[in-house]
Amino acid sequence: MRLSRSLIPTLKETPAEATIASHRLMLRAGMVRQEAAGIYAWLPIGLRVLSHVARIVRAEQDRAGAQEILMPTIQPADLWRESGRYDDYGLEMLRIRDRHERDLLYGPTNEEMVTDLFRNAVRSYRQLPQSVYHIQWKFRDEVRPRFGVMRGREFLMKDAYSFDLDYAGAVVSYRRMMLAYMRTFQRLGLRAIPMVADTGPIGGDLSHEFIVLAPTGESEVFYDAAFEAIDWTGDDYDLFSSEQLEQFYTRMTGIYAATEDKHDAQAWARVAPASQRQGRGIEVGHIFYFGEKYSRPMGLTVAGPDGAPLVPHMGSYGIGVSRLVGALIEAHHDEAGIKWPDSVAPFRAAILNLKQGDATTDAIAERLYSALAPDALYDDREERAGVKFADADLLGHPWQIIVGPRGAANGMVEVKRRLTGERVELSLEDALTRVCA
Ligand code: 5CA
Repeated sequence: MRLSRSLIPTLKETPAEATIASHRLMLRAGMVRQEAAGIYAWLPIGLRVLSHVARIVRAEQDRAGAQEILMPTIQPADLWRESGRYDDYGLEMLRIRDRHERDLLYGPTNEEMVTDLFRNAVRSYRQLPQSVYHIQWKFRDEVRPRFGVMRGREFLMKDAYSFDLDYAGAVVSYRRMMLAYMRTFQRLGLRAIPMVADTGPIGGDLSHEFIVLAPTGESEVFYDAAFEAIDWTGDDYDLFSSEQLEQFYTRMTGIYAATEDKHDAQAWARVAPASQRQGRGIEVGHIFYFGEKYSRPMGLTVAGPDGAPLVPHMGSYGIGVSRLVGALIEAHHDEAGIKWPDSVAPFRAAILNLKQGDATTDAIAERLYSALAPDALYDDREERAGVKFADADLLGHPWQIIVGPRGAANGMVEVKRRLTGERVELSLEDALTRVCA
């Protein structure tokens, strides 16, 4: 992308309404613009990150055997009357009436709709277990939308749903999803810690939240530092072996971690003082086992081996995809701006032409751009070097390739790694090799 013709409205001033780093930086980097309280338009830089987050979430869901579907944002109220949640959900639900006076709603989650899908499509125990997921916009009319995309009213969620024949099967599905989550967050460049959680309006009796540590987080958390040492992408737990999933789960739940409301002083005292960690965190995911809570009232059954009907046991598994963009910035920034992990960066590199209009720098910058596009942002604006440096640091590309007139005369450019601030002078070819490695 050429910066001179891009919709990247960066801001020099900090917008007054933004109180936390990620909100401030997302507005300053021109990633999003607020359209109404808690409702955002995603501009090119923001959308690229959002898509990269979704791509990693999707890859790990697919690997765990969940099937991708896409359910609508608008749902009939009648489905929610069947589960009893239409009245219970309260003011957080955005209720809509169509021209035929039929009650609709903008979905805050999809348990009812997915139960209805399975009720109409699955007949026999031989078709289970199965799980499905989608990545779709949700609406919750939060009392206090704040912190930008972290607590929005409209937000993007990955929600998955599992259907098993019995409790034992549902537990395996739950553990598999938990392992998929640990890998997902690590691939995103985040350390997330699972904590036993309340189930809230989703219901059920087994639930974990996944918390990313950040000083601005809404929950106070206590955990054992042992969590920080585990490499979930390098492990070889088999997602489809119930024995290995059990080992994984035992290991995971054997390490102390709790949010404030679940904190257990006695168990905490057993954690070695040097390993005790306390901080604030952001909830980026939440998983639930809730058994027959929806399948039974909504009449989802399958014929069992002896022909008698069985009521499937369900679980649901959410990841806040748009919230993760904010959480990533909370975890990776400095005073100058964002420091994207490679896996989610909007562009791998920015090319900064320090003398736009100069035949030599233009030629080198164009050559770099054609070698790196579409994964590079070419700053071809007629701006001062200082402005280009500041914007590149703000936008947080992992690499900057700086093309100045002096180096260019000798075929040299400077390569800067945003993460470390380290700069080296390299030939064009070496610069490309370094950035693409
Ligand atoms: N049906 C279940 C799981 S599919 C569910 O809705 N779970 S949830 O309520 O915990 O939401 C899942 C995730 O969505 C949360 O962990 C959080 O990361 C994200 N989320 C929830 N509310 C918001 C919000 N207002 N703004 C941004 N993200 C949110």
